[in-house]
Amino acid sequence: GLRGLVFDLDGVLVHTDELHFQAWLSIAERLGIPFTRHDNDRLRGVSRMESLDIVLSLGTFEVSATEKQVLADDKNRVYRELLDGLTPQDVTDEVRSTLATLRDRGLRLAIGSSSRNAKLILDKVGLRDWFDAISDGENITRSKPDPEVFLRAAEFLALTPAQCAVVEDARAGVDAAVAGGFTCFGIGDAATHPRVTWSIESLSDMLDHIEN
Ligand code: B16
Ligand code: MG
Repeated sequence: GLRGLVFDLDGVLVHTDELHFQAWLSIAERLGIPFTRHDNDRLRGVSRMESLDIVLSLGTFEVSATEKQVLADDKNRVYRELLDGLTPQDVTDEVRSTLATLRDRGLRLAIGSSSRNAKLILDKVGLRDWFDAISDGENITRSKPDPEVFLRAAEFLALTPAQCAVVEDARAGVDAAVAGGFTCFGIGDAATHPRVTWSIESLSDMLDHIEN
């Protein structure tokens, strides 16, 4: 049976996806590249550098490796300024009560996020203590759709992928979960992904699929 859950962070537990959008938009505007919320969906779960490549692909010019590093650093600076405004109020009661119920049901909880800012975000919103393990952008070499971040999370929980389910809002994240041998809840942009095990509209809906 199911013993653990691996939660994506951005777009599942906290709406930092909107802050990523604002930060990338500032970079895109500086470069004169059109960038919409729909374009931002392609960056979900994808690493910072790969996200920059996608933003640049919407424009028409080439950028050197040095300039790319500057742009990625600038984006992260803007993003971190926005993160500074996060408080525990940026996590809904539904998220907290869902995590509490899952723990009451005896499940181990982990984070599986591509972000290098994951621990900072968890601290800002007061969620860090809810998790038995954190696997994030600091302990991986390949980002989603590679399963590495989720495989490490399961390992940190001392469970196998077959004993865990992943919760994702990113299409790349669902692909990563499936590649790693996990079952997967899809929410938001990932809810319509054909490979999700359970499609959920709201986070607490996952409780309907987990033994009491
Ligand atoms: P950072 P997740 C991902 O987090 C975001 O969805 C993605 O948009 C971002 O580019 C990536 O983290 C890297 O984030 O620049 O903070 O290292 O959805 O996997 O929790
Ligand atoms: Mg996400």
